[in-house]
Amino acid sequence: MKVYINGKLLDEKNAKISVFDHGLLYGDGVFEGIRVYHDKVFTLDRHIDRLFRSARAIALDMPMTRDELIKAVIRTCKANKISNGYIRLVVTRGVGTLGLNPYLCKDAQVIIIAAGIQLYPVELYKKGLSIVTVGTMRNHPEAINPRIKSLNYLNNVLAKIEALNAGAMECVMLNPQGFVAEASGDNIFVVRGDTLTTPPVWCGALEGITRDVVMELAVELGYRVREEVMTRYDLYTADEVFLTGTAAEIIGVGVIDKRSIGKGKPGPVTRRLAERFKAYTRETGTPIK
Ligand code: PXG
Repeated sequence: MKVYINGKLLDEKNAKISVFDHGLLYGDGVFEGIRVYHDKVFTLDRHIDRLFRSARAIALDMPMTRDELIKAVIRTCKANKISNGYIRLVVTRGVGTLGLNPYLCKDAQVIIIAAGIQLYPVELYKKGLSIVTVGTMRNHPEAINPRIKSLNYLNNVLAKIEALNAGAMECVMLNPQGFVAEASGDNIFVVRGDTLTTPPVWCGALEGITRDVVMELAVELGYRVREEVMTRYDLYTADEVFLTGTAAEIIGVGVIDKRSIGKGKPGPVTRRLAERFKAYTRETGTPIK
């Protein structure tokens, strides 16, 4: 595998970052997870936009322009002959001192890894996920704003630990007010009749790109789509619940906190959206070739 670091494509074993990098020392950096489908990079512009917003939010000066970054992503895919896969784009603050001061970090590091992706097991897309609400809440927006896709994912990792320890592969995270925010690495949607509802980002959700695409496709398919404050009542009483994310795509949830949701397996709306989403991954994207 060839890994891109600051303009160079390096063999995996030579792709190294300093132990003094603030990305490692403090989780000081931002990232994106991007999919490649059928020789095209899916929603690349939206990911680059979000990366630049995350960088701006943490006062990190991006060392490359948008166009340079897009070219670097394509170049990395080409070098690894990726037709279908997953790209991890990481920008760290770079090498600094052992102190916190980010202004002493001069060279932000750009890393691009193009590899495969481990989805949930295929059966789970038919059966539906079983998830639990965890005690670890989403960060307060004036702590680390959940809209920032930062390298500091400890909040999410702690939630994931709780889920896994409870025998679940994903979780529902609430915000500090007790409203539903999202899963540890996915956004959450509720279906009731012909209406899809997802928490607004101010409730502690990442502005998921799959979330955005699903909302757009759902409107095209004639569903009503709302962003509304949600409590667990809305989950437990839903016809269907599903999660969205770059890695997971669209996955139905059958059980939350040991309670069956709807019929206890992915419902017709989830299936229809998943089908439409799959078709959309063929129709759109930035060509690699
Ligand atoms: N919420 C959070 C907190 C995320 O990290 C999503 C929602 C979905 O956003 P997109 O733009 O991908 O539709 C994410 C995405 C994992 C994993 O292992 C997930 C993500 C990043 C890294 C790893 O599940 N996140």
